[in-house]
Amino acid sequence: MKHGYEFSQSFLSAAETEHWRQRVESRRILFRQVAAKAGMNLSYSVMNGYQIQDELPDLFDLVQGPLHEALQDAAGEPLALMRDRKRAVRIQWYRRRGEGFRWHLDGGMYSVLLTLVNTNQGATQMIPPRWSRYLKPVPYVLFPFQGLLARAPSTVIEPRPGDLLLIHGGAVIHRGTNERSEGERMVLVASFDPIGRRPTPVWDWLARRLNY
Ligand SMILES: O=C(O)CCC(=O)C(=O)O
Ligand SMILES: [Fe+2]
Repeated sequence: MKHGYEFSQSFLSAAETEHWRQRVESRRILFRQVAAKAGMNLSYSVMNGYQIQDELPDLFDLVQGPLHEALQDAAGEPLALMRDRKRAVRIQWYRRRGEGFRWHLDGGMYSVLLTLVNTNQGATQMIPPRWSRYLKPVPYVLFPFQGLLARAPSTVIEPRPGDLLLIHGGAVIHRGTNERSEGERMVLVASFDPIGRRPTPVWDWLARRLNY
């Protein structure tokens, strides 16, 4: 992953994407709203990894099969789902302008983002590895630097349904934005680590406090 990410357009066909969107819609009652906390994160709705494993096992298989394989190819090393199964796989649903993710690094080293819906001009914005490197030791402590980071050089990917973004999210600072008040964006996200990566207990604890 030379620039810290790979973008695979039409990874799924329109029909396949629509199939998965409908599967997720059938369980929409499971989504929970995550509140914004003290400027540290933005609001969004989420279905967590336990729920996906129990209620959408076929979607969980898509993660463990084709998505895992695509990410592993791009990373060039063997990967396994992040240890924390509640956060390892999730579906994020952004339904209002301003929902999304502030600049951050992921708890898992690599992630896949499969877009199921994007009618609000939602995008993932990434700061190239050579810049991100300087801020690497402060994963969840980036929130005071949001204004500064917004001025760093960045790449914006505005995916369409069926597109797959593979990201070295533990090394590349990124955020999720949703520009329009009309429309919505729904993404399936799964995070993986190189096999044998040492546990990061402090980071995991912080992530659980800040997320859901
Ligand atoms: O929604 C996005 O574009 C980014 C989401 C993200 O970075 C995350 O879930 O860690
Ligand atoms: Fe992320």
